Amino acid sequence: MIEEEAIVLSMPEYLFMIIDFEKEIEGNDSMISIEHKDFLFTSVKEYIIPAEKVAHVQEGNNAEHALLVLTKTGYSSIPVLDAKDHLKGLLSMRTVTDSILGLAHIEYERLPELKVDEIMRKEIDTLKTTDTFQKGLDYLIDHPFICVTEEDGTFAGILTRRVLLKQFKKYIYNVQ
Ligand code: 2BA
Repeated sequence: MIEEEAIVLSMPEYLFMIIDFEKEIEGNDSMISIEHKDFLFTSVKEYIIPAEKVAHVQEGNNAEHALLVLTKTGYSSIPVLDAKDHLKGLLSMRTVTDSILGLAHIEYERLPELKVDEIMRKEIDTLKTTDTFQKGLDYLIDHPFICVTEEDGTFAGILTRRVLLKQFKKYIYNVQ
């Protein structure tokens, strides 16, 4: 039996090792070489979770209702729609709690009077249903999901990191 000698690294050595590893990954564009990249150019429409399955709130709802939806569904951020199903913004648990943060305590009593459209994030990135998978991939590196709309701004659904990774995994296993 070969006895392996334990490698004991000091904390700075360990950190440098991690930093080197991250640099290696970032600098190496050819780590995964996929010959046929056609799937990158398919439209996101094929991969979205459709609007009817996405938990959302209406812009006229109050913050109390929004908090209820966020808590019940377990999602950290959800889309805000108007009465005609147009995408208006995003609402997260953090936005809601920030909006009722007083100087000394959280002012829960303000929840019923605050409207979702007063506190939601309005400047949001979106994709069109005709945009490519590749465009979604670029975005989902830094975000857990992106909202997808039809040409007229009607909410079509969301493209999530989970669906994208599953698709990517399927593709990699099939080409190897
Ligand atoms: P998060 O809520 O931060 O969730 C991060 C990941 O945790 C999700 O990744 C999923 O893998 C898991 N997760 C969280 N809550 C879940 C639940 N209730 N049921 C099943 N899995 C759950 P993704 O699936 O890639 O979703 C990324 C983000 O997209 C989520 O971030 C959420 O903000 C949004 N999202 C996903 N599905 C949604 C839906 N049906 N309705 C509304 N928002 C959704």
